[in-house]
Amino acid sequence: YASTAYQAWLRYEKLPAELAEAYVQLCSKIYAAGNVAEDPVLRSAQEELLEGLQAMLGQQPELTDTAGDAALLAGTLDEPEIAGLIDKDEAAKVDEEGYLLHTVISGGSRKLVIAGTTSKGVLYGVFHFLRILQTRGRIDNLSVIENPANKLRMINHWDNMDGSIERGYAGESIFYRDHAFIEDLSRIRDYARLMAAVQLNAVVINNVNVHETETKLITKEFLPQVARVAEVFRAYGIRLYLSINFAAPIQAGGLETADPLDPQVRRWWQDRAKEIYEHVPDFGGFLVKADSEHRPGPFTYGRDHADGANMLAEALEPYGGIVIWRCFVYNCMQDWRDRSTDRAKAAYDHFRPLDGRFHERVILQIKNGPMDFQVREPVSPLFGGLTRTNQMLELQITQEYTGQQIHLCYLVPQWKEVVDFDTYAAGEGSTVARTVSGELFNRPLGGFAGVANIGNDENWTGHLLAQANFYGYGRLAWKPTLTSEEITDEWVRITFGHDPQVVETISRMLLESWSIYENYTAPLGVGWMVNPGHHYGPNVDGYEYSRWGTYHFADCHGIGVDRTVKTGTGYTAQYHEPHASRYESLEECPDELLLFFHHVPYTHVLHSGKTVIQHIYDTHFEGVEQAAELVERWRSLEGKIDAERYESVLERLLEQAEHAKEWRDVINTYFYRKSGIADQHGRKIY
Ligand code: GCW
Repeated sequence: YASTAYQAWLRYEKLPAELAEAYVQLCSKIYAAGNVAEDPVLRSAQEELLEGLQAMLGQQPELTDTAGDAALLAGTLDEPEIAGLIDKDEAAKVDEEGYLLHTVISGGSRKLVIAGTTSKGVLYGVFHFLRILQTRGRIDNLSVIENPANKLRMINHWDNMDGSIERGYAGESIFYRDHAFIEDLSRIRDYARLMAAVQLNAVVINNVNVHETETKLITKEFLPQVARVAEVFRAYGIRLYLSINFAAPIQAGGLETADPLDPQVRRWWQDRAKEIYEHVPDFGGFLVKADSEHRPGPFTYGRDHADGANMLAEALEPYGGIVIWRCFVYNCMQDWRDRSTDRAKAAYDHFRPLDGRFHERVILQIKNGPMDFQVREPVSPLFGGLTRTNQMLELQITQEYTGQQIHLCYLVPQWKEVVDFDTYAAGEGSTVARTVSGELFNRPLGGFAGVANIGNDENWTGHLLAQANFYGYGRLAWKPTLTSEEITDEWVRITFGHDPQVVETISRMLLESWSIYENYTAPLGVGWMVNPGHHYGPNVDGYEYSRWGTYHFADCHGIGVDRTVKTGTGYTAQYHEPHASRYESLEECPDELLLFFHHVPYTHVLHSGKTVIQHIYDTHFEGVEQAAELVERWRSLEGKIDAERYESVLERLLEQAEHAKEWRDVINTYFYRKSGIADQHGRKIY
């Protein structure tokens, strides 16, 4: 696996000689403070630093035992050789996981210091430093201090122990095969490096839908194996978590109930916790999908989510573990004829009444939107609905509804809209970013969770350009104030080099891809219209008469879901002002969300000046042209990108361009037949 695609953002391309020369003076002699031999995180930092520098500068840096001889010093801030070079006030600004990169003058010579409060900070500092070289920044006058915005920066794997991945589009699991752990952990180590490079610090290694074998991950049968994997991640500052089955006391413990208030059940979980921590002393905790899509939960026993989550939190508390409880709870057995139930309202309705009842060590994990990772949704109103509960934002890096890593759909711009969304929960400036970081309501815990898009494909993500989604997710979780453009530019340079045409072309392809995908798929925020089950490809009525609560209500007059208070489901009332009124109002509702909030005739005129039906036709014709242009834009880079990566991306773009036509024709034909209204431009509709 030495290929460029495999190395992803750790490929450390050799720098041109002039540049290497400029860097080499500060990089050739290194002093690594602290007990590197016994601290696995410091060891990872040192290895990475040496490997990265050697590869980029083309010469082996020298490690020296004498701090005074070194030009580059790395270590924790409490090491005397480091402390001596750094101003105390500056050092005090560095948090537990933070770091500083400072260029200082000492004894008449220039030195560069990479320092953290903890070893993890040193590791992150090293990765940041290497990133500066990868992006060809200057290092002779560095004065960087970085602290994470979020305590938890987590990846959720939906991997099953049979090796499959739920909603995985890049091969099989890197953790399991045939109901067992994969023996060789080297790929997991490479993955941990990729995670640490973007400063992610937590990983859940099994699917939230916990099946039979996985239920036993928290028992003796598998804990020794879990411990091996945890050790690999630990060396990169990443804590391991497990998804649990709420009915495990019955299914793995032989009890007759899983009632969270039953003393025997409570004892069973306490015993599990004790055993887990004997194997994994820094175990992170549990992720729980309960009473959701047929998963067991406290409802069976007449208890609520707080009873369930708190019971688990109390079991983990003595060891420092936490419980992450998902809010993806709704009625998945709805009758499509029932117009009073609105799935979008469910999370808020379930969890808002419980605000303040959760244990300090419970975090509620909330999907970005109220439905399910559609190409366009409003932001979940639950973020503005909780003030006395730890919260976490769940994003889907894997492209379940956004082209399944065959289509290019770079999601960072979408995520930016989410994190920047102002809930107004505590007046202006109450953004989702500040809510989930814990800052807004002074909560002890919080952060980001992203559903992984990686598998055992050689290039990790199937579509090579989908690596950018993983990279961007990590960067945003660390620093949500970064712009999409900054993240994109960084990733493209690191991945494809610095040729201006390459950087410009790929950056623009990425940044425009979400809107292109939206153009030829479900219009104006209405969502779905996919084939049931696997969710790939167009099927306008695929979910229209199903139990899942995901309807568009198109008929010969109009389309959309009336979620207003006045005439609809009343969902808009879950928002604070000014959103509640803005979404409620047909005049003020933003075009891109119109059909999420309102049922309108096809002739309704949008802010854009077009009717809804003409908008549908235009965007679908345009989306197909744009998808074809993506191919041409990529082709313009032939010869500037190694053949292997060039061909693999080209293949996917061609498939996307073809499949976009299928979307266009299915959607346009459907609405032409429903509405009977012709395209103003007389284009071909079937
Ligand atoms: O998006 C839906 C997916 C399910 C998933 C579920 C969830 C893991 O279609 O595959 O289950 O959401 O988030 O729990």
